[in-house]
Formats: sequence, C-alpha cells, structure tokens
Amino acid sequence: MTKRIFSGAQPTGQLHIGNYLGALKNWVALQDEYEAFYCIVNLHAITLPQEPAALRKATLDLARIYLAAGVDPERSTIFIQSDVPEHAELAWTLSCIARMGELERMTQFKDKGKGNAERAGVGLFTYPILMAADILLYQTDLVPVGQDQKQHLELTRDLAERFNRDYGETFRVPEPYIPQAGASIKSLQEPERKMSKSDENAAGSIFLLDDADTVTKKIKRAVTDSGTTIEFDETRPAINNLLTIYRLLTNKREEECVAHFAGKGYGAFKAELAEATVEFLRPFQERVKQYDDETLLAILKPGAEKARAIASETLANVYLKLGIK
Ligand code: ATP
Ligand code: LTN
Repeated sequence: MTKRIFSGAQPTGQLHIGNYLGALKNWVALQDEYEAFYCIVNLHAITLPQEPAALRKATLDLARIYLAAGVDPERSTIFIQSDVPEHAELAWTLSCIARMGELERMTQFKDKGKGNAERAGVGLFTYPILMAADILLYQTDLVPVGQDQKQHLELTRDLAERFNRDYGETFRVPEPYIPQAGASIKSLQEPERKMSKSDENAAGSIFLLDDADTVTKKIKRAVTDSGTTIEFDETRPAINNLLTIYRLLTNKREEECVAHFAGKGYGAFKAELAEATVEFLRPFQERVKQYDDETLLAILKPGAEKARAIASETLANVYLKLGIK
C-alpha cells in the first residue's frame, strides 16, 4: 500500500522562505512517492486573535501558495481543515487522554504565550492536540515539517501509542520528516533565531510575496558574522544560513556552492544570493496570480470530500473503541 503523508500550514501572516524551504519544498518532492494530504489549518490560526475577513482571505491565499509551490491537486489532496469537522472532534477525544504535564513542556506554547500562562488562550495551550488529531485521522506514515514542529510530532506519537495501548490498535504511529538542510532557516537580522511569520521585524524574513527590490534590500542588510570566507560553518550562523538559502534555492550541492564562492567576498555573494532569490520568486509569484477563487474552490471542495471519507472512518473507529457509539 502507498504510504501516506500529512502536513499543513497556518493561514496567518505571510509565508516566508523558511516555510518554503523547511516544509513546502519537501511536500512537493514527496508527493510522487506518497499519497499526500496538505491541509490549510485555519482552526489552528484562531489560537491567536485574527481579523475574520483577513483570516477568510488568508485561507484561500494559502491554497494559492501551495499550488504555486508545486503541490499538484491531481496527485495530492489539498483541503481546508474546517471543511472536515472530524479534526475538531478527534481533538476533543485526544484531549481526554493527553496530560497537562506533556503540554506544559511544549516550547512553542512558552514562546507564543510569551511566558504568561495566566493570560494565554487555552487553545494556544491545547493546540498540539489538534495537530495530533490532524495527523492521526489520516493514518499518516510521514509528516514533513520544519525543526520547530519536532516536539509536536513526538507528542502525536505518544498520544497514538497511548490510545493504541489502552483501547487496542487504532492509529498508525507517524514519523517526522525533517530535512537535513533548511529545517530551521534563521532570521536575516538575528541569525540565532528562526525566521518567523510572527517576528515584528519584517527585515528578518524574506516573504514569498516580497517584490524584487525589497528582497534585494533585505539581503544586502542581512547581518554577517566575523570572518570573510563564504563557507558552511555552524560556528558562523549568519553566513551558514545565507549560504543554505542559496544552496536550496539553486538546488546545488554544498561543495559546488563553496567552490563557486571561493575567493569572493560578502558583497559578491549577497548580490548573487539576491539574484537567485528574485529569480526563484518571480515565476512563483506569477503562478500565485493564476488561481482565481472559483478554480480554488473546484480543488478544495473535492479535496475536503476525499479527506472526509478517510477522517470519518478513523473517527468512527475511535468512537467504537471508546464506547461512544
Ligand atoms: P512562524 O513560526 O513563522 O510563525 P509557523 O510554524 O507558525 O511559522 P506555519 O505556516 O504553520 O507557521 O508553518 C508551516 C511549516 O513551516 C511548518 O512545517 C514549520 O515547521 C515550517 N517552518 C516555519 N518556520 C520555519 C523556518 N524558519 N525554517 C524552516 N521551516 C520553518
Ligand atoms: N503546527 C504547525 C501547523 C500544523 C501541522 C499540522 C503541521 C498544524 N497541523 C499537522 C504538520 C501536520 C505549525 O504551526 N507550523
């Protein structure tokens, strides 16, 4: 049987090159080999306050981004999370077997809740359970994500194993797929921190919809570390990050990149990185514009139906095991 993939991104803020290189690029690469489900997780988005009209628009815009990145609706199932109500239903069920202690250990809650648990939303706290439900509903084998989601994947596996142990074999236990390079693209301004949608400083991120001028300026102003050579070097996070971006966008091997920039300085390197980024983004942005709302709905509606057929089967089995039905 073909193995299954599930992944998703939140329709919040603007997607950046980190989201693309850490996740979307791999979704596209894996869709031939696996039966793939790529979800727009709008129920996750409301863990932080959203403007309703903006959220509605961002949901469809994210579908455009998936398609422009190369997710092929002929091969992969693309759908909106809220179109499959089983996600919320399984999340409730799993919340009854999850433990406070294991959620308290989630570092993303500590970051996004800004360390103030008293004021943080309960949804922000329990969000990893909804993520586990997303994954487990589809009897997923593999979950391609960036490094920041690794801990949530471990929780998903723990919940699946606990349920299987207590109620009998019900869920497939998924494996994370975290790429060797690109799993944590760093901010251009603070290379010790990951590039993030929620970063207030837009200069740190290259957004997938940034124009050529903005991209070139951001790269020119990217911080650099001491040392002058253009090399992969974990001890020099700034150049390591920029060179990783260059490498992944141009699909070159490490040695090729290093040889290419041997003897060149930061100025020449940054100019080439800016050019490569702009060259990547131009056709990407052209593709984003190709999909009108009608086309999107013609992809998302059958996507949701296909997803729902599988999700409802899993949920029915869960309810049966629990004595709910
Ligand atoms: P952010 O932290 O930027 O707000 P997110 O993780 O909330 O992003 P999503 O759009 O839901 O945003 O993430 C989609 C995917 O992008 C996830 O698999 C996540 O691991 C990955 N990702 C996010 N930031 C990076 C990064 N800086 N480098 C690599 N992958 C990333
Ligand atoms: N939590 C993830 C988005 C997400 C996800 C998922 C990723 C929600 N459900 C299921 C993979 C599988 C994030 O915030 N980046």
